[in-house]
Amino acid sequence: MTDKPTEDNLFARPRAHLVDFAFDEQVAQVFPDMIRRSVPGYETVIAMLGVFASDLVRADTRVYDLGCSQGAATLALRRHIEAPGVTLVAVDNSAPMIERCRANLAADLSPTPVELRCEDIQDTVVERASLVVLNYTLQFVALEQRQLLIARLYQGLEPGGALVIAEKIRAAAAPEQQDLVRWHHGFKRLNGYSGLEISQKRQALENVLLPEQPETHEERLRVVGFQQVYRWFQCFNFAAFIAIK
Ligand code: GEK
Repeated sequence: MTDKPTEDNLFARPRAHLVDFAFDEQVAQVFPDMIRRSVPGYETVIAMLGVFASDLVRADTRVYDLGCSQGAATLALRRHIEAPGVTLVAVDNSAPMIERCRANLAADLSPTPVELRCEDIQDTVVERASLVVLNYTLQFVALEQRQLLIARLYQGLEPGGALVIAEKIRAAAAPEQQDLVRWHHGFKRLNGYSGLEISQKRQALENVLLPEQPETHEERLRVVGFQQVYRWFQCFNFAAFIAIK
């Protein structure tokens, strides 16, 4: 990922009919720029995945990056896995994302092999895992399917294995939620997005990206059986959790 990313101006002009956001060719083209300018803390979270990879990945296990997009998290994990005999599995159901991920992985020389799969993460069999990552992906899974998915990931983890989840969240209390959203929009404005871009993107994501309260995530992780659940990062309305089996 050495070339300057193509600038995201997908929502810069007024759109008569806003369709729901999709991870298509147009979005894939601008995605690295879009995610860095839209998600406060994204780069920090990516970098910290390297810490978890070197600390928690065990020999002869599997590591999963579910919703890998163009491989930013996959690469951070791969570059810091020290244990031998590990296979990384990177999954996304968007073909334009997977194409670019394949090219980014090919340009990286770290030794851990990566299996790249274009499939729905709901169909991914998870087994013998020491680390599973859902980096801003669970938010796109239907609310009623989340518990089953998290329970399945728990089952696929080895004892001591960990699930890392980064997500857009919403606060329980209305005043806090309003403040967090306003500051998030301030962050986007600082990064050069106009008011029109911010509001059109917001509408396009409304039915697609469904944020939950951090307490809902933490409770779900405990209910499926995780022993330790920590919120290790938050910046405005974006948070990251780790749950250890
Ligand atoms: C990163 N983790 O750069 N099955 C497979 N893939 C899915 C599904 C699904 N059911 N739903 C959504 N996706 C990345 C960033 S982006 C986050 C993740 C964002 C994929 C979708 O195609 C997209 O590539 C990714 O999840 C979400 O660290 O755009 O806010």
